[in-house]
Amino acid sequence: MAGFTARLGDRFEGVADGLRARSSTPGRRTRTTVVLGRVLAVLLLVCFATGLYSHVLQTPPSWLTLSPDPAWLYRVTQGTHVAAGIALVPVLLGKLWSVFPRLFAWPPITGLGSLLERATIALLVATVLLEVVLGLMNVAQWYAFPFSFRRVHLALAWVLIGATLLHVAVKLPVIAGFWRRSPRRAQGAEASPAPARAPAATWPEQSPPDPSRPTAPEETLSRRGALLAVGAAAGALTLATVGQSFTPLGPLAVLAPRRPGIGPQGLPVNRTAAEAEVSATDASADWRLSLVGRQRTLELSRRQLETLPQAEIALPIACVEGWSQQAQWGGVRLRDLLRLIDEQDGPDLTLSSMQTRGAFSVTAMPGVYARHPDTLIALRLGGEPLHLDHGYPARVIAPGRPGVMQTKWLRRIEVDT
Ligand SMILES: Nc1nc2c(c(=O)[nH]1)N[C@H]1C(S)=C(S)[C@@H](COP(=O)(O)O)O[C@H]1N2
Ligand SMILES: [Mo]
Repeated sequence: MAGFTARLGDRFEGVADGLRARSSTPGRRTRTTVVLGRVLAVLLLVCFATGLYSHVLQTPPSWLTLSPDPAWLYRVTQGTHVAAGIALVPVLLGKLWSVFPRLFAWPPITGLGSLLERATIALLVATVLLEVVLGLMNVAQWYAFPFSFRRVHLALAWVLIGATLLHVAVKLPVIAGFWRRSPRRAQGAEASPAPARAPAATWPEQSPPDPSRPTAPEETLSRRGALLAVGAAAGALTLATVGQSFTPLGPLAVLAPRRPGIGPQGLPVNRTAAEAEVSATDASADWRLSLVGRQRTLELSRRQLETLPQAEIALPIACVEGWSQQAQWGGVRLRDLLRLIDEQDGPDLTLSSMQTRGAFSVTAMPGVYARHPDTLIALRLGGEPLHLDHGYPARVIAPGRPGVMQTKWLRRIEVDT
């Protein structure tokens, strides 16, 4: 058995040596890894902060009331979330590439330090890959996963932040080694057998500096080449998608699933009436909007809604999946409707759709949105009656809310008791 393991070890070492030899291009230097690591850390933090904001907007804790204003804020934070998540794909791949040979170091574990390092890296790589793939699947509307995307994406985000902190802690000696040197000295140090390198910076599996390696200018060039390639890929991906939320670049957004201006009434649709199993008969003349208050209830037809005082307001749809667009909505202010059932103080509400299945059919609306003067029960989009796919006969549109809460095909507005 011991002989077999030894042979297996020799075998593996041979393969690993081969891989290392073929992949020991100068771009794969610790400095490349550190630079990409910093960029990755910034992008991950941006995703984490904007993601938490999106989560809190969708599930506000009782002790926290977020303002609906400015109405464009969620467009910016969620557009940034998705853009940063897309841009980090090449950075992540570049960083994995830069450390790839070390994954084949033999023996894989040389002591407690390396065990800890390997374990945190395994956790980190697994979570970051899963998190990014899930996010991209969601952006592409490929809901192949059998679980709640939001809950799993959030849970993984916490694991990811924890694993990143652990990883940084374990790698602190290496990182500190690079911070202690000025950039100019760092370049020199990499060319020579690096006496300035902090002792702790050399992990057992990092091969010691090889004096036969190419000279400094070439090394700098290929490191620059590696970073340039990653930067170019990130830039290209960003340009080809960011127009989904940043309208001026809309025409470039060839890789985005939704593009501004494309859809019925010039606005993309996230889920059509057919997909939501809402039919034109549901939205026929028999349709009534039920208003259920604490004292009174009321049923209003679309015609009756049209005879109430109307408002025209420009508000964005900002989808959690990254696309967003400003649009002109017309309809009745929600707070005016609530006054009709003697609800003056802008209470918390539950909104229900004619759509019966799925998580989007019922939405909780906190009082801050219910009493906001810009919150509409929209009947029109761009001056025309709502298209069925945009929620005809009536939908809600409120400032600063994730698109998923802008319930279409409304049927009931109920004051929470
Ligand atoms: N009833 C219902 N309302 C809904 C949805 C849905 O699937 N069902 N999708 C939501 C999502 S995710 C978004 S982004 C917006 C998009 O509105 P639009 O399709 O009119 O552009 O509607 C929201 N309202
Ligand atoms: Mo959405």
